[in-house]
Amino acid sequence: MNKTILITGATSGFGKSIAEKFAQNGYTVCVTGRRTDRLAAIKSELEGAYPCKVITLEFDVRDKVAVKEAIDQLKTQVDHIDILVNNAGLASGLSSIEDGDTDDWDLMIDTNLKGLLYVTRQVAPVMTKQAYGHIINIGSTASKMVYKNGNVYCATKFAVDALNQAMRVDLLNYGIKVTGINPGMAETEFSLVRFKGDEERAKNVYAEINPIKPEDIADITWYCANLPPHLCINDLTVTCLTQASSVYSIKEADRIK
Ligand code: NDP
Ligand code: 8X3
Repeated sequence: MNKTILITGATSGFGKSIAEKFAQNGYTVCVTGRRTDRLAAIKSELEGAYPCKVITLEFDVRDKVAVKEAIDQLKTQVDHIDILVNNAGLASGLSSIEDGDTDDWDLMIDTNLKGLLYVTRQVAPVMTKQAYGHIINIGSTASKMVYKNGNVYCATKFAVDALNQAMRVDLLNYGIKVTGINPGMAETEFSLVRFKGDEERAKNVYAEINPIKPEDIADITWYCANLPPHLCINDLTVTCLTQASSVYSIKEADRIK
């Protein structure tokens, strides 16, 4: 039976690479995001290159009506969903708590926490009905340890960690796997979004650390999704070799070789 993966936030970064990895391996890949032009380009690129079917769904994870409509539409196109990757997310700003922009806080909480919940609420019943499935939640090293000025972003990712544990408990009876993948610093559009389009500042974050690449997270996701049926990686934290935690990292050039 052809397998189906649904990936939120697949228009760039981790989500886009995960889509490519699973498309290469013959999955039906459902890619989602707000940028319609990118979704169309990804569909044409992946279907041109690999023996796969790509379904595009344009919606904002913060809009619970749109989320329900999109997943209802998906259900008319596929009769099962094997994997959900809850990946859509962002940081907005990097300010100390007394200076934070409350619009940034709303944006992060609505996207990273409530958006993940809205999507899960629509997909989990499909999986419980099937009595199989795998939910992969993209957390962060920021799910495990806070860092200066990361306050609300870290809080949303701590919440993802809590939900990862909670989903595993709630869905245990149905044989549904739940995996949290918690990456450290990775060069995607993440910092460009966090710093609101400041390319120089975004590039500097990764300039000297030899960061994680989106393809690395795609490979790790593939590994987690392909364990024997009786095994589930519950929680996986991965950093580049120059990063030890949310607060300790060194320059690649300073690594003793
Ligand atoms: P990118 O900015 O490259 O990708 C983010 C994706 O999320 C885009 O496809 C974007 O699509 C989507 N997205 C954002 N907001 C919404 C929304 N409201 N509705 C629907 N889709 C949305 O960043 P990454 O690939 O780095 O980020 C992916 C996940 O990984 C995030 O959850 C992030 O917190 C997490 N992460 C990132 C790390 C890093 O260092 N890069 C490290 C650890 C975790 P569109 O704009 O088209 O809607
Ligand atoms: C993204 C990685 O260190 O910027 O979650 O929080 S970090």
